[in-house]
Parts: sequence; C-alpha cells; structure tokens
Amino acid sequence: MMRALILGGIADASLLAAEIARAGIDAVYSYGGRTRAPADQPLPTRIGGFGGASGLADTIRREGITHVIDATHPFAAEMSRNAVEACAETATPLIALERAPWAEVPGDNWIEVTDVHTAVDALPEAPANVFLAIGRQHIAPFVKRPQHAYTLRFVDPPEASLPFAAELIVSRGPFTLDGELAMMRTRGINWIVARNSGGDGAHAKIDAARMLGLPVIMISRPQLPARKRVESVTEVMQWLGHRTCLGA
Ligand code: 3Y8
Ligand code: NAP
Repeated sequence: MMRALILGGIADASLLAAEIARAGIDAVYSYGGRTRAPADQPLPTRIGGFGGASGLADTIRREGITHVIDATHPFAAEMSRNAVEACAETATPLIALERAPWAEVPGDNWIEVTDVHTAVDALPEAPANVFLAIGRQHIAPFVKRPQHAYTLRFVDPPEASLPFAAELIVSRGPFTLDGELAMMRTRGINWIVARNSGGDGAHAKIDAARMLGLPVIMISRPQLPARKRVESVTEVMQWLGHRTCLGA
C-alpha cells in the first residue's frame, strides 16, 4: 500500500500536494518549521526536523512510508542530503522535484557567485542601496560591508534585533513585477543579491532588475548528491503511477 512523504516548504511542493490529494494517494506533507504560519496543505502535515538522516530513516520505518518526494527548495541542501542517505538506508524510492534554475537573458547584468560570502565580496566599495532578497538565515556576513544601505525581506518579523541597521520588508511572496519595480524605485535600490531559486514565485525581482538596468549578484545553487530528479508535478505523479489532469 503506497504511502508518500513530501518534503515540502515551497510553492511547487504545494502544487504537488494538491495533485496527490486529488489522486487520493495516502501521503504526509512535511515542513521544516521555519515560518510561524506556513500555508495549509490538503494533506496531513507535520512540522519540524526529523533528527538528521537517521531520524528520517526512523520516521520512514515507523510511518510505513513507501515513497519519498524531496520537493524542498534548491538551497535546502542538508534536507536533500539527509533524504538521499535515509532512503538508501531504508531502500525507499526517492525522487526530487526541483525546478530549473533561472538563466541569464539579454539585458540581465548578473554577477554569479558561489555562496553568500563571495556575494559580500562582489559588492562595490562605494556606498550603495542594496536589496538582500535572501531571507533571514544568511544575512550576518553583510555586516562586513557597513557602508551600504540595506533593504531586507523576511517571511516573518525577526525575533531578535538585526545584525546591522537595515530597512525590513515582511512578506512571504509570491511577488509581482509591479510590486518589485515600485519597491526598488521608491527605495532607490541599485544592487540586488538573490539566490538562484528558480520558479515563478520570486522571479519578479529578476525581471524588475533587468528593466531598471540593475546588477544582480546571483548566488548559484549548492551541489547535491545524485538522485532521480524531475522538474514537473506531472513527472512525479507518473513516477507514483498516476495520471494527472495537468495533461501529458
Ligand atoms: C517555510 C512556506 C508560496 C510562496 C512562498 C517559491 C516562492 C516565496 C523563493 C525574495 C526571495 C527566500 C525565502 C523564498 C522563496 C517562495 C515561497 C519561496 C525566498 C516559504 C515557506 C517557508 C519558507 C522558508 C523561508 C526561509 C527563507 C526562504 C524567504 C510557508 C514562505 C529568501 C529563499 O525566516 C525564515 O527562517 C525563512 C527561511 C528558508 C530563506 C532564509 O534563509 O531565510 N524561505 N518560505 C518552509 C518550511 O518551514 O518548511 O511559510 O508557507 C515558501 C516560499 N519560499 O507559494 O509558498 O518559489 O516557492 N523564501 C531564497 O530563494 O533565497 C524569497 O524575497 O525575493
Ligand atoms: P536545510 O538547511 O536543508 O535543512 C536544515 C534542517 O531543517 C534539516 O536537516 C531538517 O532537520 C530540517 N528540515 C528542512 N526542511 C524540512 C522539511 N521540509 N521537513 C522536515 N524537516 C526539514 O533547510 P532550509 O534551507 O532551512 O529550508 C527549510 C525549509 O524551508 C524547507 O522546507 C525548504 O523547502 C523551505 N525553503 C527553504 C528556502 C531556502 O532558501 N533554503 C527557500 C524556500 C523554502 P533534521 O536534520 O532535524 O531532520
């Protein structure tokens, strides 16, 4: 009897959960517990870590999980690595639903870097108005460049004080082109730091930067272990042996 575990926490995982619920497949949706009020899902939902790869393996055994779908964000590298390890240990089929990275198009002015530290080094010496669209967990390294005026965007209001003075926007997305253009214009943003998340929910800032002729320091994705990987909900449903109303 099939029982799927969806490692979720991002828009594509919510689309998958809707299809799985519609197909009547027995499944559990899992959030990491990063935000105060994650979006409701049409499936039984668990929130919080498993306790490393071994904790995930125990959950798979205890809950009788027969299939694991890693539909986490491309930067959720630890979760993805744990899923590969736990599924190998328990001989559980695993598939990753991972959207394609954004690609630079004519008019873009990207400076591609490998991590947040090289992103800091890529900023100009002269004071700038910098939009850090990389969330809450990884902003501390920017304390090294206090000459800039920073605008941050978080999902939830911060519990602790910020590591440096900054303008804070609290918004969970998805974001619109008009909204991003207005925000960048009113704040005189002239540099953007982003992660190559892919997908549509956070791409508007990349289009807005191109339209305004602004440079984007783009942090590329972490390396993940080899595992079966698809880019569409339809392919996941086919892997589960189900047709979807999404066509194909
Ligand atoms: C808890 C689930 C949706 C919409 C929300 C998508 C879009 C916004 C891209 C910017 C970039 C960022 C951030 C982002 C993206 C969508 C989608 C996507 C980037 C939620 C969600 C959870 C999280 C966790 C949160 C992180 C933070 C990262 C904000 C829910 C809303 C910046 C990543 O305060 C914190 O601790 C937040 C932590 C991980 C990165 C960070 O390090 O701060 N996402 N985001 C998931 C869980 O607990 O398992 O609350 O409902 C989901 C979304 N995140 O349709 O669901 O394409 O999915 N989220 C990045 O790309 O750099 C925003 O602001 O432009
Ligand atoms: P991460 O660094 O890869 O994972 C750190 C630990 O958080 C994991 O080892 C695991 O704890 C727990 N965890 C992460 N995702 C989980 C999930 N879906 N269910 C249960 N436990 C989970 O993860 P992250 O980058 O902080 O991302 C956390 C969540 O936010 C994920 O659901 C991800 O999809 C979502 N998200 C992340 C980003 C981002 O920029 N990273 C963007 C959008 C959404 P244990 O080791 O205890 O099992």
